[in-house]
Amino acid sequence: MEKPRLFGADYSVYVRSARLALHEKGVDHDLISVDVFAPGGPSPEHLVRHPFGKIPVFEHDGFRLYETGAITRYIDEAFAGPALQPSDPQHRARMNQVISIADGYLYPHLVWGLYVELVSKAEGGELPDTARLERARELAPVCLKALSDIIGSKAWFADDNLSLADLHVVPMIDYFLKVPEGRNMFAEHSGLVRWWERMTTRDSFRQTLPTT
Ligand SMILES: N[C@@H](CCC(=O)N[C@@H](CS)C(=O)NCC(=O)O)C(=O)O
Repeated sequence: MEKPRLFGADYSVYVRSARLALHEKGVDHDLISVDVFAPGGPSPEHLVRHPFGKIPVFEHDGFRLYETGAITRYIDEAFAGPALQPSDPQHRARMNQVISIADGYLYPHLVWGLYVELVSKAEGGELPDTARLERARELAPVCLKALSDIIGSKAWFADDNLSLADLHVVPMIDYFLKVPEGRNMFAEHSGLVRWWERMTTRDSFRQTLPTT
């Protein structure tokens, strides 16, 4: 049987969530490099795989899938290894809620609004978009409080065990913590700080660190 293939780049938070799930399940796979931010945009070949030109795309046994939430749930259900989704309906709903919070609020405000505006753009000698930055500064504390309220004194977001919720959130927080003001905001939430320490000691976290 062919190894599953993940198309994408290791700097992408969404690709990293899928890779984290593969690592946590112990699934051997190939990461096929696709850079959607290269000049000229996604290649026609990639647009066949993903009509919206994004990463990741996953392939397994002739089955092709895009959208990270679908990919990580599929990885959990199609492969052996520790369950990454709680079976209790309330814990599972909490996991799904956290994944939606990551997509709807963390990605636009913590990753794009703060990391990209303040760190990536500065590295490229670009000035931030002040309106976007201001909005992100307003919403970042809301994002952190929401996560902090959900995790409370638990070890993980959804349950007593690591779940896909943790794997969707962690790559976004990793970029957010590269922003000095992000680190200060994060430090105010002791539950999140303890969760971060727990996450960063996992092999999957270290094996999926972006190389660029
Ligand atoms: N809803 C998509 C989002 C994927 C996504 O936005 N990926 C980013 C990289 S982290 C991307 O491909 N961006 C390219 C672009 O927006 O042009 C998913 O869940 O997979």
